[in-house]
Amino acid sequence: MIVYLINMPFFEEEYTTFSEKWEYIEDEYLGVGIVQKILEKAECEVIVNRANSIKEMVFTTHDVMPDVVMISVMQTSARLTYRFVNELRDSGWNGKIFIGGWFAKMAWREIFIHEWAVDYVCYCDAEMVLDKWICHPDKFIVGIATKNNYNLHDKISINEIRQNNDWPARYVESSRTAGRNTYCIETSRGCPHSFCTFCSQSCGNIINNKWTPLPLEIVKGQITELHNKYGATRFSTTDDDLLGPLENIEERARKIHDLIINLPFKITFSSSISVKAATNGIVLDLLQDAGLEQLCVGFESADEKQLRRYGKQQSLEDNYLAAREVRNRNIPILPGLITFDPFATKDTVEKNLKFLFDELGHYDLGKLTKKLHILTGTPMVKMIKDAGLLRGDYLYYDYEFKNEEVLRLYKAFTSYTEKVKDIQKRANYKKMQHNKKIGIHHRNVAEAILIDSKWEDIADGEINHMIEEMRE
Ligand code: B12
Ligand code: SF4
Repeated sequence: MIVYLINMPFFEEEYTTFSEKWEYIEDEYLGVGIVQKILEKAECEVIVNRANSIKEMVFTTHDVMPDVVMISVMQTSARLTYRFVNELRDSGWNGKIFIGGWFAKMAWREIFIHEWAVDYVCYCDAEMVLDKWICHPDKFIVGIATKNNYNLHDKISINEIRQNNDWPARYVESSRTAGRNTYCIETSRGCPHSFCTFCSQSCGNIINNKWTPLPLEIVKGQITELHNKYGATRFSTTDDDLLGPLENIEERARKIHDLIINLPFKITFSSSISVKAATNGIVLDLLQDAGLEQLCVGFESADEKQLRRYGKQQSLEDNYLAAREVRNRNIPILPGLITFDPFATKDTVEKNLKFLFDELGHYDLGKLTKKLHILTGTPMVKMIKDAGLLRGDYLYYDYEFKNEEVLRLYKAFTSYTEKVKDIQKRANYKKMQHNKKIGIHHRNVAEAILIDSKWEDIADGEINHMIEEMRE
């Protein structure tokens, strides 16, 4: 079987070029690499997409004449995928099209209801079903819906997948390419908290018990292989939560620590843990001692009501305590913090930015305009719809702000970001992305915007200072 395998999106997102996040976490998609490995093991010929426009992809499809075009789709690339599928069909290509990935997991019913011209949609992890499909593409397979049978997939099929899930027994290592600064690794799947109202994990999670660890021997194997093959010494774990359920976080942290410090080479890594785990000093010490170079923590808000609306499991006090513990250890932090959501008020925006600046000493420009993404299939959709604020459609929902003052703030922050982002990019290029002297100017402008003073003049002044500091 010849497969043309496409990972959408293939376009560069603007924020990737000015947000400090991207210094460490590179765009490396393990999921689509796993699909590639499964196909190759089954002796399919896989042509991995290198094109970066719809036109070129349509052309490549006609050129390679695959048996099937397989596309991995996230919410942010859903509309683009829809366009690609239509243009591919309009071009006269009538081979099979197969969609998977998080958008497929969350929106497979919508895909068929809206009559996408696709043949298969996989709503679970490929390890569970792809082998079966390769051998019997015409059979009813729980986990893969088709135009003709999607109505027959229901809660019972989803439960069946949950029960039959035997990851990590079916663990497949992702296909890799040479030359990265950082390599992603998996040490677990799923999220042990899984209640957040904006997250796919809270409802699209098919995995048993919501969080499944990978045996550490396999983790060690991944690290060693990537080191031996590519000289990798920097890693980024793709886990939603590196440590899993709270009862075992110290034990898991200790095991990960021991694994890493006993490697015959030194590595550093970036990982996500929960806020509650980040309040635990023992855990932080273990991770830092093992080489933790960046910690991602989903604080999400410094406002009690907003935290509850997001369904977060931690309290406001946990947020403050975790921030203190992390800061006391000088661990570089990548905080999850949602500045704008449909129900934000001037007060919540102010509190969140104050938390970011004062408690975390963090001044990343991207945070000023950080807006909640509304993911199809999550409880947030209904909440916003009920309030009459939902716009867009299942391909990409947007929303209006309930509060007018928030709209003013959002526009002002966006306008400042546009004004300053080339300078921030230059700073990043000079490796000054974490430089607080640069960041403090963003804070000064943000504070001016919050009090509605003549922020444009202040911004000009701050930008000049930034330029001077970069010359020093
Ligand atoms: C690490 C990560 C990132 C990293 C790297 C991305 C990556 N590696 O995929 C970075 C930081 C770049 C990132 C960015 C973003 N991310 Co992200 N990210 C994740 C995270 C935590 C892990 C991804 C991962 O490696 N999973 C493990 C692999 C093995 O699973 P997988 O990718 O889903 O692939 C499996 C299946 O989906 C399926 N499959 C996938 N493709 C295909 C194709 C076919 C044909 C088939 C049959 C099967 C199949 O089989 C695969 C193997 O099991 C996930 C949550 C999660 N646990 O999945 C969120 C997640 C994927 N991200 C999400 C989001 C929203 C984003 C951002 C938009 C965030 C933002 N606000 O900016 C950006 C978008 C970036 C972009 N360019 O589009 C959402 C996607 C939601 C959705 N419904 O689509 C998730 C699910 C988290 C959430 N909050 O719900 N992300
Ligand atoms: S936002 Fe994080 S903690 Fe919440 S359900 Fe998603 S992965 Fe889990």
